[in-house]
Amino acid sequence: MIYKKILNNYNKGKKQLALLIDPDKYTSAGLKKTINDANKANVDFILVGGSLMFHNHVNVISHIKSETKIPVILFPGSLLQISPDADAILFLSLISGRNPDFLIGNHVVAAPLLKKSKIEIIPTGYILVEGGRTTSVEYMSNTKPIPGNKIDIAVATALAGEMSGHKLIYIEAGSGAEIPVTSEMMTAVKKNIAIPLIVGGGIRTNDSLKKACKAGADIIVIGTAFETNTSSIETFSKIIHEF
Ligand code: 1GP
Repeated sequence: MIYKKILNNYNKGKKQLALLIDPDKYTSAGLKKTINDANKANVDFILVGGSLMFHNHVNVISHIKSETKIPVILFPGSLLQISPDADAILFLSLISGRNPDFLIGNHVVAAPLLKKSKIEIIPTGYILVEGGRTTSVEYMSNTKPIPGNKIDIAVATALAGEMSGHKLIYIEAGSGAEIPVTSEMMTAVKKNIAIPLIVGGGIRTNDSLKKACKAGADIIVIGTAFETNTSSIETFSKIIHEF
């Protein structure tokens, strides 16, 4: 059970690294190398998802599964990205937004299919925060991110997410964000919830990674930084696992 593993590490205060693979951003050779480096670096999870689908995500997931024992978790940008080959799905509700499709509509469409599959469902409150420029998720979801300085709104949103029964809170500035979620916001959210906190979006440097660990992120998601430099997988993994 993947959520059990997350909780176990969370209860022990162990930080976890998730590598985000957007199939549209990789060549097949690049993907192979990245998975290989992730295996060597003991990455905890591989998330698969993206805003668009120039490539067939379902094929990519079975390919990833054949190359690694790292649990593969769907982080779907759309219903078309759901694959029964994954180990789990972040069943995301975009709770920072007010678009009913991303709060419940897509969930209703996906639920019967997910029920038939063996995929572990992990209900996740997903909070998008302004990250310096319009990100794909903001544009594609047609939702407004929480302003970066509105810590109280982020805290209230995370609390509402936890109270609604989500098992994880994922707060992020969007893939490729210029500015990651601030330490102040992460710390405030972390202090107010009693479920694991995932943080991502725009974390590219050792310093910003350390900041996120210090501010209370339990799982850190890195996508863009590894697309250009797979050797940082090992460095980032060390920072997280030795924190
Ligand atoms: C996006 O949080 C993830 O949903 C990762 O963001 O690509 O900026 O690392 P980056």
